[in-house]
Amino acid sequence: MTARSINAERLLGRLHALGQIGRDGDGRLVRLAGSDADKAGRDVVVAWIRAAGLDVAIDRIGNIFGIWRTADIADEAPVLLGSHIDTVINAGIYDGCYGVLSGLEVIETLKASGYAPARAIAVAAFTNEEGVRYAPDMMGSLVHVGGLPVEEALTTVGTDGTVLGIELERIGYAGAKKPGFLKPHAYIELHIEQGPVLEREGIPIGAVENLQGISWQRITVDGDANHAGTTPMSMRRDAGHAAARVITFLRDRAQASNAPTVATVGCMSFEPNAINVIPSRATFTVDLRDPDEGRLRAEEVALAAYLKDLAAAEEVTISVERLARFEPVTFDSSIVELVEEAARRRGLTSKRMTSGAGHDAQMIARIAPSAMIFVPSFGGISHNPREHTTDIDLVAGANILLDVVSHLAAQ
Ligand code: HGY
Ligand code: MN
Ligand code: MN
Ligand code: MN
Repeated sequence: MTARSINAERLLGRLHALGQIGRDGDGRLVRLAGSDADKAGRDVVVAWIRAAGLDVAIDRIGNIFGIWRTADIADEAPVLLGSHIDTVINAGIYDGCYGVLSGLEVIETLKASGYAPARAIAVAAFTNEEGVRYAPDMMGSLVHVGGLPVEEALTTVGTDGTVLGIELERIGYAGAKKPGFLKPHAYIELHIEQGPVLEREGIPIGAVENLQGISWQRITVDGDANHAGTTPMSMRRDAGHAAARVITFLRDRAQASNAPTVATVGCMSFEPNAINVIPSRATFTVDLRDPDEGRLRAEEVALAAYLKDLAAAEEVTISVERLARFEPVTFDSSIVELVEEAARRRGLTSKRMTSGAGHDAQMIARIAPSAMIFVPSFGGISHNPREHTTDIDLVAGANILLDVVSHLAAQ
């Protein structure tokens, strides 16, 4: 016996309540990993997990788990749901939070319905999925699967010079549990698409079958500071100009190719950053992604070759630091089929998709059969306060999650 529907009002109410937590002085939603705002969000979600009667476990990297174990559970390998509640800067309220709160909602609904699982069911809120303050992204789930030693992760220095481990201690989320203590039987993550496909095609459910590879680098260009007024153009070692050429190179190359490669320079800073001084240093980030590992590697090689030629042409020195590198991931086809079947049974259309964004599922797929469910994003907008998904689509996605979990936890 299982429940037919989640409690829409409770889920939507929590999404909007959590969406108000961690707003800065300008009203922007900013809950960066390890910050006071992150703590405020974590405290509320842990309170909801406890109120649902689940066991709460927090590991050393601050991953939060809410676990439903009924007394006669035979197998400790739970069905794991989850996502993240940390955000980017000036974020929307759905990215990550929708998956964590829907996971909790599904467990609460099943508990109340008298459903008797054959195994534990757990929901996770993974630390630092966004990687905005501390790289790499998906850090908490990467540590969970053994892809990054927890000691190394805890010593990560952030963009603001803080240290992740010290911040987690400070906000009270440096837990005692050994990372990886929970070995999932299966993992399913519900997430907004953050892209335009489902909305454009009028399809409410995405059955995500793979996720593209990600390459993050930080590039530093060193030239010479000099007077903006007296230095002839031919005598400049202009770090700013060299950096600008890299942005144009990446965009032109990605746009010219008919491959789905995407390239983004999201952060840039100049030194000394003065209107009348030729920049002596430019520091910026490069985010490259492609569903095909061979093409992604070729893009990295092409960029390295371009930087070498550019350094000679502009008489600057260029250094590169790797911040993150994740290969494309293929999800478990039997769980993808469960998503499609659940949609069919509810009279919903679904579409098999590749995820353009990184997600914790990308890491958990290394240790357990995993898949994702997408719901449409208004205008394909995300990492932006205009991020939006209709209540109907949000509830439909959570009900698909309910159906898939009911099936997975019955085995
Ligand atoms: O970058 C990403 O795709 C993820 O949101 N961290
Ligand atoms: Mn996300
Ligand atoms: Mn995100
Ligand atoms: Mn993500």
